[in-house]
Amino acid sequence: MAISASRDAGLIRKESSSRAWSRGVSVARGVPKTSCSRFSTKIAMPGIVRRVTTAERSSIACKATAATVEKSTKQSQQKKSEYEIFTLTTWLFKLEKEGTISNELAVVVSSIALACKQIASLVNRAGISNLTGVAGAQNVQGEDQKKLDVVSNEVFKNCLSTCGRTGVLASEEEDLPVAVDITDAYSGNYIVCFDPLDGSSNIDAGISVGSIWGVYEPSEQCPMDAHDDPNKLVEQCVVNVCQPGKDLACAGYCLYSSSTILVLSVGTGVYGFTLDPTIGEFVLTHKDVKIPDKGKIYSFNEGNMDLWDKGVQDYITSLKNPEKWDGKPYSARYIGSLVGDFHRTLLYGGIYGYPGDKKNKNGKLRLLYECAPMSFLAEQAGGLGSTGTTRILDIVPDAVHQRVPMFVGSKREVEYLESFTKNK
Ligand code: AHM
Ligand code: MG
Repeated sequence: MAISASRDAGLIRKESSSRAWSRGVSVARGVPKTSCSRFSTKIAMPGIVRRVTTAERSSIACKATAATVEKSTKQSQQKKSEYEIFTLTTWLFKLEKEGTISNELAVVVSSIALACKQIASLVNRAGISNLTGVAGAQNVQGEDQKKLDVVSNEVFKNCLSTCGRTGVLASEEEDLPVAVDITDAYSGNYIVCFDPLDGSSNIDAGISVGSIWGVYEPSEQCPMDAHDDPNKLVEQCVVNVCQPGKDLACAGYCLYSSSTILVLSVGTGVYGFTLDPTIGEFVLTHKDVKIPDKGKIYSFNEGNMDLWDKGVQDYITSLKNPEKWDGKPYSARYIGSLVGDFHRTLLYGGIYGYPGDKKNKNGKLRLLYECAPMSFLAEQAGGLGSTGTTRILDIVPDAVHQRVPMFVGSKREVEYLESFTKNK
C-alpha cells in the first residue's frame, strides 16, 4: 500500500500500488517521494492518512526538488569531462548572455576571428603558394605592399563586410575608410579599423607577424545617413572612424607565430585564445591576462637612437647602466614586428617603444589601428600606453593614418620612461 495526494479533495488516501501504477503514477516503497508539480504531489508513507494543506504540500515538493537540483548541479560541476573546452565562440556566447556585449559585436568579433584563421593559413603556406615578395604597389603611406598585405586586406574586408554588422571599415592598406553597402548591413553599424598584416617585412624570413584591430560604435555626432551623396559619405566615414581609443568597444590582435594566438578585450580584461588546428577553433588559453607591473626588457629599434630626443636617449642609457640595477641591466629584445614584441611584453612585462625622431617627429606607428588598440589592451591588462607626454587612449585622431610616438607595457616601466620625457 502507498499513499498519494489528490488535489481535488486535499486528502491523502490509501491506494494500492497497482491501482496507482495503472493511473500512471509511480509509487516508491517506504521512501518519501515528491515532485514539484502542483497537482500531482505523491507521498509514500506506509500507514499514514491525514490531510495536508496546499502550502505544506508545495513546500515539501519544492524543497525536495531544490535539493535534487542542487545535488545534480554539484555533481555536474565536479565531474569535468575530459573533452570540455572553452572556445572563443562559447566565450562570446557567455558575454552576450550576461549582457556584456551585444549580439552584433559578437558577430563582428567572430568575423575577425574567421579572417585571422584564413590569414594564419595563408602565412603558413606563403612560401609554398608563391605569396612571398612584394605586390608591386605602394599604399597611401608610400610603403611597398607585400603580396600578403594585399591578400590579407581582402580577407579582412570580405569577412567584415559580409557579416552584416559593420558600417565602416578603415585599413592600413586603404587610402580612405570604406562604407559597407547598407543593403548588406542588416543590423549593427560597427566601425572596424585594422592593420590586416602588421610587420609584413618579416614574412619572407618566416618571422612572426600579426593582425591588429579596433572596433567602435558609430559616432553619435555623425550618423551614417548620406548614402546617396558619395562626398558626404566619405566625410561621414572619416568622422566615424576618428574616435579616441578610450571609446573602443573591442580591440585585439592575432599573432601568427609558432602558434596562432588571438588576444582581445571588450573592456572587461584581456583574454587570449590559441588556434587548435585540429578542430579549427580558437581555444581559451590565457584567462584575464595581467601584465607584470615591472619587467626588465626593453624593445626599441636602437639603430635610430641618434635621431631620438635627449629624454629617450637618456632613458635608454639608464637602462643599460649595471650600477643602477643591482649589477644586472635591462635586456634588449626587438623583433621589429609589433604584435610579437607586444605579446612578449604583455606576458613577461617590460616596455615596447617607437619614439618620434628628428626625421619623423611622430614616429612610425599609426594611432587608429596600431597604437590605440595596443594601448587599450595594455590598460585592460593593468599597464599603460603613452606618447611620452600624453595617454594614447585620450588622443582624438585628426586623420585616418595619423602617427604617434608610442611607449607601451608595464605600468612602472612606462612611468619611468615618462619621468625622462614629460615636462622636458
Ligand atoms: P608595418 O605596419 O608597415 O608592418 O610597420 C609596422 C612595423 C611594426 O610591426 C614594427 O614594430 C615596426 O614597424 C618596425 O619598424 P622598424 O623596422 O623601423 O623598426
Ligand atoms: Mg602596421
